[in-house]
Amino acid sequence: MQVSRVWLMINLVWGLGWILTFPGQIEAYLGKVEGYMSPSTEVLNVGEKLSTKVMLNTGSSKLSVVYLNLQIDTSRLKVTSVIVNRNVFSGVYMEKESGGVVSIYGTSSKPTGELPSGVVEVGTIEMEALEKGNVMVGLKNYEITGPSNSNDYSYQLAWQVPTYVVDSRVMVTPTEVVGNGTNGILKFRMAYSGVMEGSSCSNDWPVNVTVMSGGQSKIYDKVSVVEDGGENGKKIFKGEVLLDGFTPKQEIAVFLKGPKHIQVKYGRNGQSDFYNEPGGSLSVESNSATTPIYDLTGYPLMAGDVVGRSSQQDGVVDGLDFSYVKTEVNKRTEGNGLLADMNGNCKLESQDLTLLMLAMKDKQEQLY
Ligand SMILES: [Ca+2]
Ligand SMILES: [Ca+2]
Repeated sequence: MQVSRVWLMINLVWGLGWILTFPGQIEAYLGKVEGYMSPSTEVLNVGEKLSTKVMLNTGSSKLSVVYLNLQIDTSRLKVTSVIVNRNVFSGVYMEKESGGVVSIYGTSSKPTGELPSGVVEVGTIEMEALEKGNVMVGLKNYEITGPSNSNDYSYQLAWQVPTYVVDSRVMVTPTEVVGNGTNGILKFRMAYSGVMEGSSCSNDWPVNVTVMSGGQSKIYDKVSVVEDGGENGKKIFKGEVLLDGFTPKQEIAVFLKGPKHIQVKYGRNGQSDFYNEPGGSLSVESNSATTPIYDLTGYPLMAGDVVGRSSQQDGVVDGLDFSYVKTEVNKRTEGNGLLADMNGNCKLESQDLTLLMLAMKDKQEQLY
């Protein structure tokens, strides 16, 4: 009873806030921002915990209010905490999960020139895997506003739907996949940014492969890739995976993520740049001899994501990764299995830091 009264009060204040904030009817959206979660895909075992960040990329637009309601299937992924990033939003009015809806509501009261913009970390959602299945995090509703000369105005939000799979992790060790006559086989050739032929410390870098088509998705964790020659001195890898548990054969988008690399979306054969479209145009066949081999070598996976808040890869290349790699590189260590060795040549050197900085730059420039 007490709770519902408090809730009613919040709604009243909330409603009043709207009226004060929006004196006029908003007729059109005056800008566009992109929203996503990081990491945007992950495979979890039952009982495993996942820490995600809710991110906005506003380009040069300034943010003053962010209100988001995200829908999560909490029977599969239980939300254990929701925290608004107070470094960005001084006013925090909602950070909770209720009935499968995560609500985040924060405001910044800084002068217009100092309001947040660009890639903004809005908050952190901690989850725990309860039951097997795919969980997509949908956008229920939102209100995102920024300043203008007359009144505040609203942005339109393009939400990149993240997918998390609660499943047993699939370790795919054999590189020659045997078909089962039903499911498609995905074959691809790929490259890691900065990795040259003869770099022997890049031999054990499996990738996470996510396939999506229509409403279906599936993640294959730790798919081995093996050396498959070179091109212009660059080391090329090949990999293949039986798309067990995934029925679509066409209009597939493939996401690859390396052990120290940020995820890249591939939607077409021979792709040499960011795939700036929804969905994908790749197809697969169940016959290993005739299924296409996709050439993804023209857009190598960018290295740089080695640490996160919980000291693990967290889907973004940021200041945490930068300071870790910078410190390591200064030690000039040599050997196998060096986390900060971005080009896989068994040495820590300035080029490893350069590769990380390239990944940072590339990601900042992408709106998706
Ligand atoms: Ca990171
Ligand atoms: Ca190196």
